[in-house]
Amino acid sequence: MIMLSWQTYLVLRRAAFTRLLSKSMNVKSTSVWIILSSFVLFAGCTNDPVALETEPEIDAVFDRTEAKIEMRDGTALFTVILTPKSPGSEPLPFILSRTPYGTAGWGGTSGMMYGFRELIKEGYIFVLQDIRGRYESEGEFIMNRAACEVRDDSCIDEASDTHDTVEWLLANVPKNNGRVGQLGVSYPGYLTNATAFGPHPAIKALSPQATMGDGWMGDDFFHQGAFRLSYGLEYAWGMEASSDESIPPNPGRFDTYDWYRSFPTLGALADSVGAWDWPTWRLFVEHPNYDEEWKGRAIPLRLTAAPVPTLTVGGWWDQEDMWGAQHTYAAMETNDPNNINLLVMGPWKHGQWFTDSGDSLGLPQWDSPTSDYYRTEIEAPFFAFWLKNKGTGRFPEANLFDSGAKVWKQFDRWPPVNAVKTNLYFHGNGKLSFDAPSEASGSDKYISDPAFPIPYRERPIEWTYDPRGSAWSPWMTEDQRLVEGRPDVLVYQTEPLTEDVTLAGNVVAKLFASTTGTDADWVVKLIDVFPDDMMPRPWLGGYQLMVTGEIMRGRFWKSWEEPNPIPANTPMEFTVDLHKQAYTFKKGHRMMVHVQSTWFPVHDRNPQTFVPNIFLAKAGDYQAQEHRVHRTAGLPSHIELDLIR
Ligand code: PG9
Repeated sequence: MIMLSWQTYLVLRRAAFTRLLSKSMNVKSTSVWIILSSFVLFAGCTNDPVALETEPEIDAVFDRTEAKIEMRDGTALFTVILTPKSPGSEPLPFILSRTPYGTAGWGGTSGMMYGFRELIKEGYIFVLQDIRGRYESEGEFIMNRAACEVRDDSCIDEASDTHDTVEWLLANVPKNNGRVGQLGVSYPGYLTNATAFGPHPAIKALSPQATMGDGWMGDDFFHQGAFRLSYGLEYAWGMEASSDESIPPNPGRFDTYDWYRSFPTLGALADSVGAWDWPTWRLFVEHPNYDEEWKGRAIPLRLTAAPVPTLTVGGWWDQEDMWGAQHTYAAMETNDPNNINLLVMGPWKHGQWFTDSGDSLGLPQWDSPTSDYYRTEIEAPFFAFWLKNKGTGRFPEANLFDSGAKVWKQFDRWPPVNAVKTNLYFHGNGKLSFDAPSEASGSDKYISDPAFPIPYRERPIEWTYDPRGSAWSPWMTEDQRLVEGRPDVLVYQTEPLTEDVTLAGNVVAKLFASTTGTDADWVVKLIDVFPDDMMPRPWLGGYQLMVTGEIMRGRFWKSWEEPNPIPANTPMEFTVDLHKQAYTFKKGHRMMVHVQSTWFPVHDRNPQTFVPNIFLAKAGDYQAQEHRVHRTAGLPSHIELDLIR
């Protein structure tokens, strides 16, 4: 057991050497450092003291028991039960968290308790469990196992395993109060979300956090049809390439931009790392379109109500599972007569509310500790009410941080009913305005060359979870001046705003565009351009903060299920969903839009010549093409915004 002092931790965190971190914490497995580094790397620029729940600290507070809990089919799941040494006189509820990343050792038990500081103070029995096929648990691991079609005694899925675990806990753990809350961040968030398919009656509250919602439509593996190359490959590599998880994926080059670009095709890349043998890579190759395989795993497609009080939590700049939180909440909101379906969105990267105070993300600052606020004022009271009858139980429907105004806002409906759909149009000379174009002709063009793709973040682009440090996690708030000025990026911007513009709801880009090829990707970013004078933070002068951005693979213009060639040289309407946001563009700032057709290597390159399956494309299919974005009265490219006036 290794004691890690706070000072040591700060030094390690500042240096962002996850390899040292994982060694000194005795983290033996690749996937544990996947999740640790996902949270910890560049966790913030401040030195605020976060709770470091080390093993000795946990030992001092809890009695730790291990159990192998048998599921209905006889499969035993390894479970750690932490019972407070001084539980008080009242029976306590359970807080359950399930994981594929391992519950043993520092990276397991204490890694999972990281961020539970307020809940520990409140007093619960904590239960941590390895899911099927991972670490100490028996059975087969299936990435994002789909929920059963029929819920009967023969159904085996994440919800049934949670159900059987709860049944056992109630019967076998002394002094419990018969109530269970479940939460988790990231894959554990997805597992919490999956419980909603068939919760045990003792489950009284769920909090899916940074949950994957739909791996094809908008989370880890694809976004609106565009493959997430670096994340998809490296995650599957870390989880499935070898039975020896102490060997992390090693792309061999420090700057993975160069490494990925050196492969002419996805097939050549797969050959070089042996990806054809990984189940998840095969899933990608065999299911490149939005078919039943993906829909079956897409939780929001199959849930239309929250079966128990549910607090869904997400980050506006979650670099992995941005889509899941927003769509989980929206799906469950379909039938919510008792207002038990709640949403929190903060100015965070993936899981940041668990790891640091949340007063900044990269360079942008929020002027208050948003994570601390969330854990203390929202999460802790939510569980205390539903599991212990403490408090009023009056929770806002949606607690959303407006990162432009730098305040938390409460909504009783999300999006609010008073939001008005307003279009922001593209014009000649790079202008952007709320006035529609009246011209009969006008367009802007660029050559998109797959041989020279646009880096999605500042180079060098380290491996996603590079043990030497990686700027992966905060990339979405990087200054977008990074690509402004490239000949293959179109830029449109307003004059400095004369009053605040408050966005609250949907952001959707409607592009009228054409290409000389037969396939194309469309990346659209909505950006807040800060004024030049940002004293006392001069380094933020003129900063281009991507408020929201997204990609859409053009071949899906007609249907997500079946790709179709784009008719060459023909203006078509492409819809790029940029999700929802609550953000105030302040007076004096400008609104800006970037349009481009590569975002590499977070997304693979579109060959720009239609082929049935891009995973099997040949080198000759990848061709530079001219793309054109139209801005006329008849073809008015624009961004549709829900604004509050
Ligand atoms: N983004 C990771 C993940 C979640 C669900 C499925 C696959 C990957 C994670 O952070 O756990």
